[in-house]
Amino acid sequence: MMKLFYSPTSPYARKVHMVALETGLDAHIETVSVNVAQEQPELFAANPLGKVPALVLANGEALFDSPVICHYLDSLSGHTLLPQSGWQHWEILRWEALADGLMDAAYNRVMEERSRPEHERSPTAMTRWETEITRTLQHLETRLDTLGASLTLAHLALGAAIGYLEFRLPHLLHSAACPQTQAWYAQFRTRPAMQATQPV
Ligand SMILES: N[C@@H](CCC(=O)N[C@@H](CS)C(=O)NCC(=O)O)C(=O)O
Repeated sequence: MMKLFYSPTSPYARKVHMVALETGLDAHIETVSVNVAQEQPELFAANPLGKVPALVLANGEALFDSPVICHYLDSLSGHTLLPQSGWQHWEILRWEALADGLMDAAYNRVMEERSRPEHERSPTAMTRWETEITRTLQHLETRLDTLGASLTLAHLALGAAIGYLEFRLPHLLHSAACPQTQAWYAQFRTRPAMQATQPV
């Protein structure tokens, strides 16, 4: 049995959880919810960075961060979500990087507000992250038609990233001029793996 340290609101952990559900590997993973704002010796032993997700394998080895865990689970599933050859491989990794970057910008923007007293917040940094998020949504809008219909790691990473915007920064998601992205997400969010991993 593997052990996944996660937090129910982490978009990175949600992406990993969705990969586990979509590949059927969730049956081999015990999930352990942790509060990353507190000392977590078991998590720190698995990941000295103190971040979730971290996956402890049956042999005691631990993997992080979320792309590494997703690629590992994909390899266990026989590469059902990330083909190992051809341009599609690189295209999916680029989508994953875009989605992870969107999560980074959104997470930083959210934490600036949630984890700092008002006098320590940087309006400059917050504006910069918001601009990054809006620019990325606009880029997504022009490239969404290249995503393809059959499920890959790209779809799951994007679903988790946009899901985090919906959860924490809905005004940014809804004010950006990205109708196709919003329509894609409205459909994608009905997937059982999305429904089962909704942040709370
Ligand atoms: N690049 C990492 C980012 C993980 C990350 O930032 N996780 C957040 C939760 S959403 C966390 O654990 N933060 C606690 C901390 O930084 O101390 C990944 O893809 O797994």
